[in-house]
Amino acid sequence: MPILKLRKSGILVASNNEHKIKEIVDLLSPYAIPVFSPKEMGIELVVEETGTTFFENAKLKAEAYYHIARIPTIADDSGLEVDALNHEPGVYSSIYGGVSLNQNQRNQYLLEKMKNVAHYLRTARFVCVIAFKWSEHEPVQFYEGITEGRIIYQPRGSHGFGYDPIFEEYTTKKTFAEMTLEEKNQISHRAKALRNFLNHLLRTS
Ligand code: ITT
Repeated sequence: MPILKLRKSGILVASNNEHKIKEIVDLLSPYAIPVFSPKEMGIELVVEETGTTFFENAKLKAEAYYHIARIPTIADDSGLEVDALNHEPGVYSSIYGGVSLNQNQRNQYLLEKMKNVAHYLRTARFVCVIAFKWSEHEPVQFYEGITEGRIIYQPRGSHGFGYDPIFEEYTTKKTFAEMTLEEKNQISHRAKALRNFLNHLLRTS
């Protein structure tokens, strides 16, 4: 009964990104699973993301935090893939353009690279891979979510984080930053990956 077990143990969200944690807490809230952040468990850890895929980095984070916390752990590795930039920034989304840039500068850096790219070639997607580590001897399980959209010319909206203001979601034509948390959590890459995870849990319960 995986979901019942999780209701007892709780689950650690292996992330230092407060925005991601908030979205994940909201998405898990209907399931009565206690959700902990590293801060709430007194864990201070920065995992070196040496992988070249979302899967590898999500696995690195899930395993590293699991070995400290010893409770079921999920990690999220995610990013933006822009077709006209050969799928950049991808796994390097959090440091694109240099570690010293703030997010606003990072968005401007990306927009500058896209300034001569025509509307119909500005397709992009957010990708999220959730890695789940149940216990010591069970291998990490993966769940993926993808949301399609395009890069706009000027940032729009003030909600969310990261590249949200420059990514217009395909079906709603709103940027993620123009959506409330609840709206973004209906259709985001993270929501889809977590839904896959929850469906798997419910199917095996
Ligand atoms: P943790 O590794 O501690 O979870 P992080 O922010 O470094 O936090 P990643 O390595 O997965 O996480 O990098 C993801 C980056 O991709 C993130 O910093 C944003 O720039 C971008 N990103 C991912 N999901 C996003 C979303 O929903 N909205 C906007 N940007 C997002």
